[in-house]
Amino acid sequence: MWVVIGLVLLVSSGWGEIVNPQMDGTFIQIDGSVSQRTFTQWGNELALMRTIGMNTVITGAGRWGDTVYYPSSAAGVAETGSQPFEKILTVADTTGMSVYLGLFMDDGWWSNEGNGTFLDGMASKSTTVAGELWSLYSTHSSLKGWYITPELDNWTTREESTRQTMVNHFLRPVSDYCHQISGLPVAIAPFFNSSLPMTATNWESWWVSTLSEASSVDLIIMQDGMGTHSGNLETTIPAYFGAVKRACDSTGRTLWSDMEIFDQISTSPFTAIPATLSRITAQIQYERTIVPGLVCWEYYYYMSPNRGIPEGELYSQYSAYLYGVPYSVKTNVALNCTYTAQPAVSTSYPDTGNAELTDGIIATYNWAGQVGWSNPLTHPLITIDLNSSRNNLVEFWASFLMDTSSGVYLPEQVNVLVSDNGIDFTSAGVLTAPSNTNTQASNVFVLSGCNLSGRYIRFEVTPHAGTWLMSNELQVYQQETQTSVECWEFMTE
Ligand SMILES: [Ca+2]
Ligand SMILES: [Ca+2]
Repeated sequence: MWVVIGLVLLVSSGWGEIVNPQMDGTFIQIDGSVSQRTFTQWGNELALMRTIGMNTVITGAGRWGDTVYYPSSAAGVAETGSQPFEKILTVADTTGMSVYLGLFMDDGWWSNEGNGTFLDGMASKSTTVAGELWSLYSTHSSLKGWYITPELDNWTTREESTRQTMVNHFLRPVSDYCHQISGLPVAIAPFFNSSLPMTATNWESWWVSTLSEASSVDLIIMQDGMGTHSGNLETTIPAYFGAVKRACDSTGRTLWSDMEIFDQISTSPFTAIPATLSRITAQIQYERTIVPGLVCWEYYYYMSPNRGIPEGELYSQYSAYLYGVPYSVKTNVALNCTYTAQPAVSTSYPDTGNAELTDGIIATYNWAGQVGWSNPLTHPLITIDLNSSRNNLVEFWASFLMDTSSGVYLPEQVNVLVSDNGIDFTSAGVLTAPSNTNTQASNVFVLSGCNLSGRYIRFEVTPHAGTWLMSNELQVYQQETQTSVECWEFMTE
C-alpha cells in the first residue's frame, strides 16, 4: 500500500479520471533551443502535461554562466531566447500549475565547492537573479517557489570544513535571500552516488547539519539515479532516500523525488533515450511509498510528443497506464540485430562493430555515431536479420543525419522490403520524410500503420545525388496489445 498525499490532482480528460499513481510535475531544462519556444508551443506543452496529471514545473537556471533567459540588467550577460519564464508563468497562471524558477549555475561549481571566494560570487549572482526574477514575475499567481540550481552530493563537500564553507558562503545566504524577498519556498536537487565512500548513514547526519544551518531551504528534490544507473529500487534508493527522509523529518523539511525518466546509453557525449514504461511505473509505485512528491527529469526531452517519436510513444503509453485503458506496446525488434550493407560503408565514417545501425541510438549530430556513404552511385541496401520470423510488424524507422553545410543531405526516398528467406523480397512501402527537417540533427523517416511479417527487413535508400548519405539508426517495431495496466510487485507486498 502507499499513501498519495500532497500534490496529486485528479484531472479530467477524454479518458475519464486518472486511476493509477502518477508523477506530479517535471523539471524543464532551459537551453538555447528550448528558450526559443513560442507562447503557443508552451500552451500546448503545458496542456499535455496537465492531461497526464502534472501540476508542477521547475525550470532550469535563469542564468547559466553569462547567458540569461530573461531581461536582466546584470553586467556582462547576454540574453537569449524569447523569455521562456514569462511564457511558462503566463500559461501556468491559467492552468492552475505551480512554477519554481531556477536561479544561477556556473560550471565552476564542480571544482569550487570549498572555495569561499568563488562561492561568494555564485551567491551574489544567484541573489541578483532571484531579485530580478521577483521584480519581473511576482504578479504571476503560478510563481510558487525557487530552485537553487547547483547540485549537492554525497562526496564533494564530505569534509566538515568544506560543508561549512558551502553552507555559509552559498546555500544559506541564497536561500535566506529568496525567503526574505518573496516568502516562497526554496528547493534544491541533490544526487547520490552509491559507489562513493560516504555512506547513507553518514550522509544523514550531513543533511541534519546542513538543513539546521540553512534554515530557509524548504524542499529537497533528490535525484533517484535510475537513469544514470546509480539508483536501484531495492538497495540504494531505500538506503539514500531513507537517510535523507529521516534528516528532513527531523528538521521539518519536505523530501520529493527527482525521478529520472531517461535511460543513459553513453557518458561522453551524454546520450540517453526514454526509459521503458515498466521501469517508470516501478519507480512511481515504489518512490511514492517514501516521498509525497514526484517530479521527473525531464518531461520535454524524454516524454513530450512535441520532441520526437520515441518520446511521444512514451507519452502515449504513460497516458494509457494513468487512465487504466488498454494500450499497445511497440517494441523495436531490430535492436542489436545483425545486418548487411551494400555498397561498403566509407572508411571515413565507418560502422564501428558493424552495429551502429541497430544499437538503439539515434545519434544526433554526433559524427562518430554515423554510418556514411560518400556519393553512392548505387542505392544502399541495408538488410536486417531479425533472427526469426516476426509478425505484427507495424512501424519502420530510418534515421539520417542532415548537415547541409558539410554536404550531408537526407535521402530522396527510403523503401522497406520484407522477406522470409532473405532472397525473395516483397515491397512493404515508402517511408515518410519528417515534416520539419532539421539540419545538424537526425531526421527520422517513418512507415507506420503496417501489419507485416517476415524475418529479413531491407531498407533501400535513394540518396540525394552527389552528396554524403549518413544513417545512424534503423528500427522495426512489433506491436502487442496489453489489456491491463502495469502492476509492479512492490504494490502487493
Ligand atoms: Ca545507432
Ligand atoms: Ca560510425
